[in-house]
Amino acid sequence: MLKIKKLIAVTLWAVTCLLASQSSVYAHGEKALEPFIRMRTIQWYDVRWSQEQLKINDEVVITGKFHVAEDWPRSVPKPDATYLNVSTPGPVFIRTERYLNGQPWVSSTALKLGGDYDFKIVLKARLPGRFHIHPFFNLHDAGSVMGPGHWLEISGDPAAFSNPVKTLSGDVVDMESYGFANAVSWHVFWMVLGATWLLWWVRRPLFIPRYKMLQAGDESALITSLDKTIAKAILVVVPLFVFGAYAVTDSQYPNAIPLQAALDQIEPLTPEVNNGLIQVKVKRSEYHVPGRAMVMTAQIHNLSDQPVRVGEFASGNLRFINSTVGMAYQDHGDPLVAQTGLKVDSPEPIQPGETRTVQIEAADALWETEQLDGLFRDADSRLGGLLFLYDATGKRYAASVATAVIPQFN
Ligand SMILES: [Cu+2]
Repeated sequence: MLKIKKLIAVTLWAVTCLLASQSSVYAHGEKALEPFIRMRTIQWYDVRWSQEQLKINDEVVITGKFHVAEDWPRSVPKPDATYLNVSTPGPVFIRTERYLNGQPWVSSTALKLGGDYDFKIVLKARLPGRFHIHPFFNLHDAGSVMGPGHWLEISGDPAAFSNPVKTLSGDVVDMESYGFANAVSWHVFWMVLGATWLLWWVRRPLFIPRYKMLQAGDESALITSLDKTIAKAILVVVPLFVFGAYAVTDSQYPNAIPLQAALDQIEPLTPEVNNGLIQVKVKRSEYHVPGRAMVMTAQIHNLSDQPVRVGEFASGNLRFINSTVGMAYQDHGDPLVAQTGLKVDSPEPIQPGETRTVQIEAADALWETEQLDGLFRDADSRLGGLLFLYDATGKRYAASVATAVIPQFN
């Protein structure tokens, strides 16, 4: 008795703890994915939302870029079939348009390692509420890689939502209600048929009485001739009914095309990352556990005609900013941006033609809170990210860096 009481008490306590921690738990798995996948597969940058406050039927445009890491992890299948989607809690938006490198993008596509891509997604608000949404990549056989998230607020009456679509034959249909009655009646039809047939048998004595009759050699009484007649009728009528309905549908919609399953063929952009003008070679990377700092020793070779400075390091959706370098875009409200997180040991601009070895330190508690510091417990503890350099005119150069990481525990 005492044991049961104790068990109940422990269970209640566990449930209470779980509920108490709920307030801070709203993630959709963005922190759960192994750090080497978040840092070394799809490297997102310049992701922007056109607005944050929407009414039902309003559109929000997500634009952004991503670099497909050259140093793709060995254990992750290559991105031969990928699909860019948006993670939302349920059907709160509908996606009306999607583009990759300016091309309309309907199906999945293969991505090239080392390639840069530019995307645009148009969403239309469907249900009211406040939602954290992310662009994310579905990688075939590998899973999903989340892009940076953003809070969007939708207000208004959900009944006002409409989704008119013009079909190839010129009809305008509202996707919210189109075919709904038909889908419901087919579901009800099959459920009623199935349930009736089940009840037909369930209403009679079940397992044990039947087993007893079987043991007594009375099995011929178990299935009546009426049962057999009904079974034969179902066997004939149901396929006939299905074929009949198919023929009716086919004559009603003679010009139907199947769902498309081919891959879209889209080439990467002319490279912005690794365009050859700035060459970065990371010679050594150490992660300082107590200081939550990634220290990279990098050799930077400036082949451009302007002096450049290191302005940002981005990895796994975190952005470490060098606040001494003026930048075109900074999202001050973004919790994944360390506004003063990046320091370079020699701050003077790297002159055209110069090769300099610098120490770059990306330090912030974000390494820990976003659980990227689990990196050195992986069998594949390599760092991947994008280093952004700026010249005096504000022009940006990006370089993809990849290096093994050595942890420093004290
Ligand atoms: Cu989120």
